[in-house]
Amino acid sequence: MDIVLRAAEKIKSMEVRGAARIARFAAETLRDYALRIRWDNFDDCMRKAAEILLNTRPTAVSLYNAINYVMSYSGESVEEKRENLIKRAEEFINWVENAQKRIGEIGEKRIKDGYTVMTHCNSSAALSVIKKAHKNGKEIEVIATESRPRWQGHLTARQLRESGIKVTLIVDSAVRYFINDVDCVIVGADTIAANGALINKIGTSQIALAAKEARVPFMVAAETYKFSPKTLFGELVVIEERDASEVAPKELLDLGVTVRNPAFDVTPREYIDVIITEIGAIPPEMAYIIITERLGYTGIGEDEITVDSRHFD
Ligand code: RUB
Repeated sequence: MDIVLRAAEKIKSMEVRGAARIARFAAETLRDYALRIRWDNFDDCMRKAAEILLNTRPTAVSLYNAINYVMSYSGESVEEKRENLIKRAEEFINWVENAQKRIGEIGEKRIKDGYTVMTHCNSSAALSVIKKAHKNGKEIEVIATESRPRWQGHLTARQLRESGIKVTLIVDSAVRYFINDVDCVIVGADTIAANGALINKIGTSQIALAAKEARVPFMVAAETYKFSPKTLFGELVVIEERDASEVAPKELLDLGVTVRNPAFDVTPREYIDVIITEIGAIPPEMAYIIITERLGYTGIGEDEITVDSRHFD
């Protein structure tokens, strides 16, 4: 179980972070753990491991979808089960890789030569779009927010520079100041609810508000495993609140200052122009269809949401 506990710690501490990476890492961990189980109680061991991984960070539904996908294994004997679980984990990992590439290809069409693009936090899906546009010869610039308190914007700025893309780093509160210099905004997603709302890094909804006011298109890059079956029946997405020490020094905390540190916020669908998924660019209103028809969640009216065992490439 060590391998699972270590992986869980890496997700909690954000050594492994970002919705896509977390999901992929969970699938890899379940696969690697399955290879080590030498006892008959394969199902119990796997269930326990899945539970530990699921309880690391609450907001990104990609983690839930990854675990659910891998854990829908079947088989009679332990060997059959193991084999099927490993196959499903590999399928999920391929899904992550292929989806990101496809999103880049589909999304880059929305970015024109000469565009200045604003992004927030550090989203591999959003960066895939930006990098693909650059690779296709478009001269673009990016304005990247710092994304306090964990500074994921620094990762974004570094990754863009390493790809040869011009990037300007701004503080989060300067978004409205710069929004009129921007041709479009593109961000990633931790979760997309059945009603089309986007849950992403704290501050995303403020950017969407500024973009709407300035009539700047607001785009989301999201693989279909970021859509939340749990929200089909109105379940609210849990917003992770992280430790106060990420925001304030001890001296302030010792004075009794209360700190709130939500890591994510909710952008209503009215603020979103388009969601770029690996199966096409869709309006946020199509989220329900993605969950039921693409992800195959069919449990309407049942206590438990069930997933059929369709496979993805
Ligand atoms: C990361 C974050 C990213 C999404 C999408 O938050 O909000 O925008 O996860 O990223 P944290 P990706 O750093 O707290 O995990 O497109 O890579 O899945």
